[in-house]
Amino acid sequence: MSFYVTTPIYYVNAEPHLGHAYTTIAADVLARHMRQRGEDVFFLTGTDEHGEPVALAAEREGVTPRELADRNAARFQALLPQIDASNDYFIRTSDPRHEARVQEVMQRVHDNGHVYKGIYEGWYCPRCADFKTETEIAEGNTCPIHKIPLDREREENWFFHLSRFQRPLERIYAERPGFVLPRQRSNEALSFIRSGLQDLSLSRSKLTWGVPVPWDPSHVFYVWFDALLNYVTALSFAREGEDLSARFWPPTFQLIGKDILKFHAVYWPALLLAAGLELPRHVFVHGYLLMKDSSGEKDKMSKSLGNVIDPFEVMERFGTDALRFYCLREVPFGQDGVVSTVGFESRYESELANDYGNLASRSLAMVARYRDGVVPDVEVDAALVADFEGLGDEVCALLDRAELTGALDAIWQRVRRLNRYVEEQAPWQLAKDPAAAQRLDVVLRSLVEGVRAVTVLLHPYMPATTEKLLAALGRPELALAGAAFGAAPGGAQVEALEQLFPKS
Ligand code: ME8
Repeated sequence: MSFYVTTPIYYVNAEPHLGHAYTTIAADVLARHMRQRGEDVFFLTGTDEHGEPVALAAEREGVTPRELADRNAARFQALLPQIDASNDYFIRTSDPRHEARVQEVMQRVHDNGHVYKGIYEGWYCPRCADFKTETEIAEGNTCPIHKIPLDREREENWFFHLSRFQRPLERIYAERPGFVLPRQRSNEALSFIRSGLQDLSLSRSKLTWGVPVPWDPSHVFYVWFDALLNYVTALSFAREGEDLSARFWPPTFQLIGKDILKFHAVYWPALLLAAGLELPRHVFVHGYLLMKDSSGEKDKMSKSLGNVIDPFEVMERFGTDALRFYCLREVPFGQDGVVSTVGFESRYESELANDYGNLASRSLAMVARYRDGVVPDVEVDAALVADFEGLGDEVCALLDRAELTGALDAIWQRVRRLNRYVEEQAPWQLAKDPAAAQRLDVVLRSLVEGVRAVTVLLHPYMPATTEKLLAALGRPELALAGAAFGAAPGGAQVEALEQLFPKS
């Protein structure tokens, strides 16, 4: 089966911060997990380079939008190998191939009769590139997200007939409860739709940094139309000489933060209906990574508020896998949660270094010491079989709903179970008693097999560490079919391993 996963494309008006890395890491976990299941995967990420957010930032910095886009797109691209993202393509919306495809799709929307000329009058946030409705405006006509004054706009624009899609959207929400996940976000989107949809500006005449409207080149497309369509256009040119659309459209999972819910849960499906394209199977909306300020107030980590964690710095100290693990472990995926350096340190020490790293190195060291590095070829301990029963299916079922923290927790419960098993069985005591040799065989074999089973499942979360550990266990296979406890035979030659998560 094909599995197409996307992240938002990030604005190039500033450098990436941990919030951007977060969504990309989450998408990467799903992509890697699905590859382990043998699915045909395409994972897309990229940068959103047009519109006011970028044009205004360039003006502030005294460079052209293209210069700013080139500089920051390179930074977003550089982040990917560092966070070990296995994306199949990186799209930039300033790519002429994207621009041409946007024009084609929008021409179809026009020809299908969903576009007309009108006057827009209302409030606009140039940082969000969002026409705000009355309920979305904070006190003093300010933007509730960016906390800046909104612009009062009046201009002649091309309009998208969004209001016509109110009933079709309501029907989609009724028929497909999993279209937007989690449930709470679906309810929010539906109540926005039910409150009445107004037609939406589709073009801007004041701006030149964008994709020209083919039927009226004095306008460029409103950046969100150009941006949303990246998910469609990329498939047509990501592979030289090949169009992947038939193979991967529609997307299986589109991951977004809750700041862009309206665009993806309302405008996006309406646009696809207007263009005659199939809708994504799931849009998953995650929460915000929050930072506490000195007075204990929580706020969204964001470049405009200036309270960001630099993912490059964190990775330098703790390593990439620790960052990936921390983000998905600390903040239940789908909800808001506070992240902090102190939190990193504590999870690193207690869970990565102690629960997991120590378990792995102890297990390997005992096989080396007591059995010359060869895993005893005996049956696994029945006492552990029941604890691992169904774990692979449970993880798959959770990840089929993008419940990344839930799946990680299910795996971690088994990591903890293995730690208890070592303490209960005390192999170092068994080793002193020649009559307990058979029992020691079973315990060592079960420990190593348990470590292997959790490690295969943890691979999408911590790719480099798990590969290293599986190699040391002499069982490098990643396929999920082989993850079940007891699936790998005994008899492997193991190697000693330095600490996976050294303490500083
Ligand atoms: O909105 N916590 O781009 P953007 C969690 N270009 N996630 C966060 C975050 C935080 N504190 N800060 C950012 C745009 N994100 C548009 C999208 S898509 C067709 C166009 C993540 O650079 C999260 O995924 O403002 C959020 O939705 C996205 O970055 C916004 O990135």
